[in-house]
Amino acid sequence: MKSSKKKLLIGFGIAFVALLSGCSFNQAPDQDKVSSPPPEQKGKNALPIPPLLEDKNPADDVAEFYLKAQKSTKSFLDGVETESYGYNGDYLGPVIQVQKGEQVKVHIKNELGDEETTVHWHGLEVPGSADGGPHNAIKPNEIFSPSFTITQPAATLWYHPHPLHKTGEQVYKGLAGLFYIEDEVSNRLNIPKSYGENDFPIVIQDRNLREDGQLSYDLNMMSLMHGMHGDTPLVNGVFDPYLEVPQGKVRLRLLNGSNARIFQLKLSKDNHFWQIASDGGFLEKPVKMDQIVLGPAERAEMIVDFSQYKQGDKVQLFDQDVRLMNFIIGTPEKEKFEIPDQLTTIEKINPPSGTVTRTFAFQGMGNSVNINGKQMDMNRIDEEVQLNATEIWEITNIDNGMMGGMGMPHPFHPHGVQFQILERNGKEPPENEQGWKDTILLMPGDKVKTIATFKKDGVFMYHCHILEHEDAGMMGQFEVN
Ligand SMILES: [Cu+2]
Repeated sequence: MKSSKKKLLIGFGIAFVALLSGCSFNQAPDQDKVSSPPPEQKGKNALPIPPLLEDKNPADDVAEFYLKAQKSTKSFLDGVETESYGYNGDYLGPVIQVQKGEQVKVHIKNELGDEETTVHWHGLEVPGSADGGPHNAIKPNEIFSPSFTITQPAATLWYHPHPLHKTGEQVYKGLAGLFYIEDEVSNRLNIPKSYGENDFPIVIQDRNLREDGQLSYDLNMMSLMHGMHGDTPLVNGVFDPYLEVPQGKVRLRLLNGSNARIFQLKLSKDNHFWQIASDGGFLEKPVKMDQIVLGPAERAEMIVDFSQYKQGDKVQLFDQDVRLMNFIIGTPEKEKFEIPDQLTTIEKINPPSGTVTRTFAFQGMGNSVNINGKQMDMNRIDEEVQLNATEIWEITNIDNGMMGGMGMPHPFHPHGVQFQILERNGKEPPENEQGWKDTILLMPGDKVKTIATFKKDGVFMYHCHILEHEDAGMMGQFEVN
C-alpha cells in the first residue's frame, strides 16, 4: 500500500470513528480496490476557480443563464482520463451569481445520454414548479427552463441533480455548482468580494477511484448503509490543490459537496476562521471558530486573516488530520477589509399562537431508511402546509446506536424554504446555527426544533442529504397552497 494512501485511510478512519461512533473507515471501505493519487501529485495542482456563468439577458433586472448537464472526462490521477459528468464542463459547474429582486431564467439541457436528470436549487426559495425536484425530470436531449424571482437575502446556495433514486450517482460523477445571491447588505459590507481574487468558492468532496482510475459508484451493503464515502479528498475537483491568496483577509465560501461524509475543518498554524454566513446568508455577527463541522450539503462562509504571514508561507486546510488543500501567501492585499461587528439583522421568527407543529423521525438503515415509518412515494403528499403559514418542525434522529441500529447521522433538508433553529437537543443552538439554515446535521439521537414561514407554493421534498439514504427512500413530500 502506498504511504499516501495509508495516511489518507487512517485519517479518514479517525474521522469516521469520531463521528460515527465505532464504525471505522478501515473496516468498512465502500470498495475493495481503490487507487489514490500518488504522493508526487500532492500539492502540485492549482485550485481551479470555476467560471462565473454569463448572464445572457441585457435587461438590468433579468438574468438568463444556459446550463448543459453533460458527459465528459477529467484527469483526477495524473495521466489517467476518468469518465465524469459536469455542467458546461468536465466536472462540477460554473458559479451562478444573481442579485436579490432579479427575475432569473435558466435553460437546462440534458445531454447525459439516456438518463433523466433535474436541477434542484438547494436553499433557494422558489415555487415547487421551479424547484427542480423529482417532478421536474428533464428527459434526454430535452430542455427545462424554470424562471423565478429572487426574494431572499444574500447567500451561498448550490445546485445539483435530484432525479428519483439517481441523485447520488449523478452528483458523485460531478454534477454540482454554486449559486450566489448578492443584495444591498453583501454589496455594502467591507468584506472580500472580488471573485477568484479574495473571495473563493471551495467545494469539498470525497471520491473513490478504482484501480483503473475510474470513479466507482457501486452500491453495496456498506455504502447503502453509511452513504458513499471515498478515500480521495477533492477540492473543486482536484486532489490536494494549492491556492495563492493575498497577504490579508480572504473569504472562503465552503460547501460540503460530498454524498455522505461529514467534514471537520480546521486550519494549520493555530489559525482560525471568522464564520460570517451559514446556509441561508449572513449571521448577525461573525463567529470566531477554531474548527467547523459541515454535514453533507451544508455551507459556511469564512473570513481567514493571512496578514500575519510572510510571502511564500503555507497554511493548510485539514479535515481532521487529512490535508485538503494549501494556501500559499502571496502579495499584500490591495484593499483593507474588516471583520465587521455587525453583518446584518435577522428577525427572529416567533411562533404565533396555535402554530402547527409537525414531527419527523429519521430511522431505519440500508434499504429500510425512512421518515415517520414511510419511504418516498411520488404519488403521496405527506404533509399539507398552508401558504404563508409559520410552522414548527421537530426533527429527531431516533437511531441512537442502541436498539440494534448503527447510530447513523442524518442531515435534514426541506426544499423551498430557509428555517431558523429554535432548539438543538433542548438548548439554544450554537452561535453559528442562529442564522438562516436549509440543512441541519442530526447526529444519532439528536433532536432539533426548527421554525419557518412557507412563502412559496407547490410540491416540495424534505429528505436526508446523505444521498444514498435519499435515493433509498428517506424522503417525503409536502405541498404548500
Ligand atoms: Cu440519512
